[in-house]
Amino acid sequence: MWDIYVVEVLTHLNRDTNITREFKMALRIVPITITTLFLTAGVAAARCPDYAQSGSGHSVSSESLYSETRMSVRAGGGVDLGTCSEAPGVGHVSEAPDFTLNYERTGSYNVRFRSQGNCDTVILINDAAGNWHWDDDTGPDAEVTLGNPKSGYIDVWVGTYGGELCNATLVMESFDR
Ligand SMILES: [Ca+2]
Repeated sequence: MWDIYVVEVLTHLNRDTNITREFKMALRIVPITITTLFLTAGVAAARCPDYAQSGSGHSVSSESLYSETRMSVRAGGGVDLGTCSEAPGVGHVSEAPDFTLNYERTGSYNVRFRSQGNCDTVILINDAAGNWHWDDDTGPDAEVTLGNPKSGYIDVWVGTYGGELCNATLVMESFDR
């Protein structure tokens, strides 16, 4: 596309005797430089949340979460979700999960995660099936409900919408389906 564009421009400019040879040479270099910039940006992969790392570990079950469970967390981090194509949503999270829950399904329950902080928080979850879930503004601040999640590791990030760090609480509770 750039080659066609440049040929058209050069053809047009050739009618203008005031255009110098140097200027025309410079025009040939522009698309090459732009192409190089795009290639460089493509090689530099954006950082993403990494569920292969572990967060604070807790063993929970459908039954234990029938009682509301609250955990303090420092929300936010250095990973900008907006630049990561592997995970959904927007906001800023740490690279490692804040929590890695070893979840045991002991019945047919939905599990609700809510975050509430001193700033605008978001929730990012990678469930035991490897599916991502994200929310910003459901409930008081952010809320994700997993429908009858399977047993295994559930990674939870509490992030911040604006990029600052703030103190927050993660609230977990299970409900009969
Ligand atoms: Ca929010």
